[in-house]
Amino acid sequence: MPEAALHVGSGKVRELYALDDDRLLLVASDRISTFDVILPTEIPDKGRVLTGLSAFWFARTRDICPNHLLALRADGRSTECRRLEMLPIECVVRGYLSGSGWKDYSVTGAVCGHELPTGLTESAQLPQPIFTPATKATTGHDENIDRDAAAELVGGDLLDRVERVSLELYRFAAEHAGSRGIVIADTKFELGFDDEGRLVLGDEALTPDSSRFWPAEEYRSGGAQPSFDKQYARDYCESLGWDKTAPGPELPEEVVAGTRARYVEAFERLTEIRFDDYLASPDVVLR
Ligand code: Q0N
Repeated sequence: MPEAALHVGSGKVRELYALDDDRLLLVASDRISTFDVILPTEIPDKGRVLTGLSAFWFARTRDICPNHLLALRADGRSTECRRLEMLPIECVVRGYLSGSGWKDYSVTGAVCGHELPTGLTESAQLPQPIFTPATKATTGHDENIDRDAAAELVGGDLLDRVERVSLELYRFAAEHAGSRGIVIADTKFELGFDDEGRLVLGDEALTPDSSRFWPAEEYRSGGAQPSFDKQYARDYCESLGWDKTAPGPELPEEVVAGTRARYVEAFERLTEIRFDDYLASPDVVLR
């Protein structure tokens, strides 16, 4: 627990604490969700992997968009952040047709107002990445919205800016990851304004929790793809015939170990830094 800090919010797997008027502490837990349910078993170091990966991307995308990162703490899972005024939309970019994008396309032929070519299959690569904003649901699922609905929430000019920045961040990361054997199928950014009116990237970015990571060597469009990180846990949960309602099942130690190894592998492939070196001094990802 952080020293003398007010808890200001929690996601399913991260917590936010106020450090002072200008700064927050974002702490990534080792909790894991499958099928939208948090499991009772943690994956050791998952929060450190995601924190290190996010910081790695923050350090390398500053020229595209400044970010909220002020400092990485020695525990490897806590980030001191600049406090922002967050936009009321989730900034999603999709390079491939999966999840709610695939669902919407198969019903309407479009995703968030982007009319797509006919005949695309599940997990198909799109002709070009698309910006598909969503509302921030306080309960349940985020809802995909079209350009007009998003402009209603943030204004048309800001929406144009947010779309350009989001697409540029995605293109940079997808290209980097692709050359290291990981497909970033889609990703979600959270943007906000700092006290000087700059548009700033917040939250955790370009991690397997905020994105779909697929192993490139197994990619084949025409159906659902295995998740780079969560596939062992999903397969195990499915093998039990679990009905996917809370509480989820405990994971056996071999599934925990296999899942942890996949997170560490994603970290090492993408950063080209040994995870042990990150644990010894987290700032290695910032250099
Ligand atoms: C904030 N959320 C999204 C983290 C994500 N830098 C910031 N300044 C002000 N507010 C936020 C941030 C950030 N990051 C982002 N909520 C507040 C959802 N949270 C859920 C908890 O974990």
